[in-house]
Amino acid sequence: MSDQQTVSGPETFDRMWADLVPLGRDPDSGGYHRHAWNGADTEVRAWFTEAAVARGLDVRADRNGNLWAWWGTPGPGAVATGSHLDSVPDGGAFDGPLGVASALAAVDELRGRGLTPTRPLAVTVFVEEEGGRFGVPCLGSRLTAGEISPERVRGLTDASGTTWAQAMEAAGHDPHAIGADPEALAGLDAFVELHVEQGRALEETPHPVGVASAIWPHGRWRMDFTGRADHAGTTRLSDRSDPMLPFAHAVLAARALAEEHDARATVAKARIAPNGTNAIPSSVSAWLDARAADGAVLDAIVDGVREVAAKTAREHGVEHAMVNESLTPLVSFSHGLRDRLAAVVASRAPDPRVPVLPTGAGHDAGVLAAHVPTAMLYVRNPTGVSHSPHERARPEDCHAGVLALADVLQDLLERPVDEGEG
Ligand code: HGY
Ligand code: MN
Ligand code: MN
Repeated sequence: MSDQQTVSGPETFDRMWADLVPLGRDPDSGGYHRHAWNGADTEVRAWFTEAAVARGLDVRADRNGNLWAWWGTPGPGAVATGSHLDSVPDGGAFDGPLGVASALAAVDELRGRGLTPTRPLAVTVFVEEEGGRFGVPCLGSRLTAGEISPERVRGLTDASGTTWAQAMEAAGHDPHAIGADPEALAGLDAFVELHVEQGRALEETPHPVGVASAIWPHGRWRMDFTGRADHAGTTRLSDRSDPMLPFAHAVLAARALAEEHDARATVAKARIAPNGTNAIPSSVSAWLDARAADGAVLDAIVDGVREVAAKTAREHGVEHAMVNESLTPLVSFSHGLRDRLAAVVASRAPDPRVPVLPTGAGHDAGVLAAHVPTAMLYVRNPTGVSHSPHERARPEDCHAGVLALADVLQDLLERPVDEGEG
């Protein structure tokens, strides 16, 4: 970084991306299993620390294990940008890491422009955004924002029964220190998250970069169906308590209700015990992921699934319980700030009508938005596919994202967010 005039964010992005992409990639699927505190997560966190230190940034882990790389001394009026490095099980390369690598590349770009910020800038990495290991999404940002209790987080378990506390401690962080960090958030003037688009809205436009308008209310519900194991060949149908049957009804109800309400409902994770071919299951646990443009519709979908699950469980002599594990209400990003970002992005855009898009995907930015003036940029995704090894963004669109983010950060560093914007 010595010859700063020659540094361009898009160039350094390419180099960082080449280093980051192989870390933890499954050789068979091409996907990633980067989850809080596991080996792949440790590798990508080390990659981040090394990349940030190489830029002369001061890297600190906060009490919740989130990473903050500071350009300038941490203090009031800071601008922060970043995302997460964890993935869903067998996730894609871009969801999360694109925002982190773009943030570091934007720092390079700003330095290359000769900018010396008079206010601090932080590049952040939030822990366990996907909930891929411990089930609850946005754990790092929720803890910092004080929106989940540290006791609950410490006790969350992964599929093998390891608790968050054990996993965090094994990774070298103190699980007793976790909790709300109002000071960290109070010091932020603005937070911006750049993210790969998880849909095809930008692909239908000439724009490589868009701005977020809102995040749909969404949540996760655990459904437990408890029946009785028995022989698949000898047990008369009328004598069974088969939990698979109400489970199947619940899955179909979720789909039908989502269609009826023009919303989303998905059951993608289930645990069947004992999971033998020739034994009626003793229990099924499954997770409903539901999202809608409006909270009342979301409630209607979840209530509808609960009703069908309860009714069909009764009919089959099965016990049923359903509990909410996470809930994110509607996030409407501040109009002032999003308009300001759209105006900045428009300066390099193919036309001034930069798309401003709602999404059904959750983000750390959505959690922070209740505490800090927050905005998001989206980078075009040619297929719209996400949460899959097939997730993509074109290199030239990633470069446009880096430049747009650098422009936005420069603008925010030069002029604080005013009351009407935040
Ligand atoms: O699942 C989500 O919407 C997010 O990517 N955590
Ligand atoms: Mn995601
Ligand atoms: Mn993400």
